[in-house]
Amino acid sequence: MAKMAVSIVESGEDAFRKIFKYYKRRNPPPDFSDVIDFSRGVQSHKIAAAKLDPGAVRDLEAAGVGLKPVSDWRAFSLHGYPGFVFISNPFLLGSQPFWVRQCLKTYPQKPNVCNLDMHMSPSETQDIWGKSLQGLSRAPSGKNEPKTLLERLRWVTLGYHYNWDTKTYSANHYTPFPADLHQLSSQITAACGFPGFKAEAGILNYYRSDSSLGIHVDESELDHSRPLLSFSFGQSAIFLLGGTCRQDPPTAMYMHSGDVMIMSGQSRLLYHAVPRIVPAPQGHTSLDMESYSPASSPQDNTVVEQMPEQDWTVCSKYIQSSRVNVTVRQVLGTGQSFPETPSHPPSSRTEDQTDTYHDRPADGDGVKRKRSSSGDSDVVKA
Ligand SMILES: O=C(O)CCC(=O)C(=O)O
Ligand SMILES: [Mn+2]
Repeated sequence: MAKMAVSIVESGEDAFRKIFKYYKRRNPPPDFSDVIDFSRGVQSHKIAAAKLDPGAVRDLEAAGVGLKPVSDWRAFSLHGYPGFVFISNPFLLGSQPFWVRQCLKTYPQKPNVCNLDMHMSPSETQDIWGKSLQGLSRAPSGKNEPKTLLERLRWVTLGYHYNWDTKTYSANHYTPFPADLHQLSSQITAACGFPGFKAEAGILNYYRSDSSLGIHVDESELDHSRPLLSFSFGQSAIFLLGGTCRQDPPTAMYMHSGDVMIMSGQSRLLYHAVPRIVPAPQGHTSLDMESYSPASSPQDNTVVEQMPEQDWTVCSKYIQSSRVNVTVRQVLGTGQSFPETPSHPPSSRTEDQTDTYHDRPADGDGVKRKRSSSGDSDVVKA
């Protein structure tokens, strides 16, 4: 816990909110010196090397999704947070661009759901990438150009689509979860001691340099014994990990591009938030594609592949000022199913009936934030 931040908290108050506001503050800027940076290794007594199971994933399988051999991963645990694992960028050099492109070009495509669907027709949001290309490759004119759809993208949901209103998933709003992201997630969870993980729901959050994500707990999944995974790409974030109540002061840590977090066991239901996006430090933007070559003996399960240079030009420009976070969740336990919901008639929802979905509610953390009907406001978690 940041000494600086903890000293401003008085007993009995909402310590999380106070520290959230501290790190969000622009003027004067906060003191970042106590923010844990796992990329520096075990730099404090609060951090220990986490034990992984290198036998759970074959090196070739790992390479197929762009990961280093598990034996080369730098994984950490945090004192006081059992079940929390932080893996400092386990991606092979040059493989992140593939995942960034999936987040910007592939996953926002139908049938996945995004914030723009809340106030635009399916045909208008059909080709977010294609419709944004011209605007994104244009040189700045100095004029106030309208934002491209990609620049207005705030969230995408995959698999069981999260309903921000009811804070639930349901059997009748499901589209197939991307196979490549399932493969990536199941390898990481297997290495962390959770074989058989099923990636059933995903939330992608797109952050600009001034975005934040409110204080919340991810408890809508029906089986909390399964881990929750989080991937970060692009600019860095300050991530706050708290306790089971708002009075528990959170621990601040950096999430850099390529970093992966696993929240499981007692850490699965902890309060957390992203108060601030910070520029990626030198050395953490290793998103260059030159050194990437697909697995030397390509296998059927190789998902990471080279991409056209034009795609990378757009992606790299986007992430120079933005961060993308992907969380992957297993919603149902083995043999579990959704409870009956008599108030919602089954299978009546179609893509043009998205009115029960809207931009994230603004009451997530009690911190006031600007809202706009266009969905261009802060990333806000329910
Ligand atoms: O952006 C992050 O690092 C956190 C995202 C998150 O907590 C969520 O989507 O539930
Ligand atoms: Mn969360």
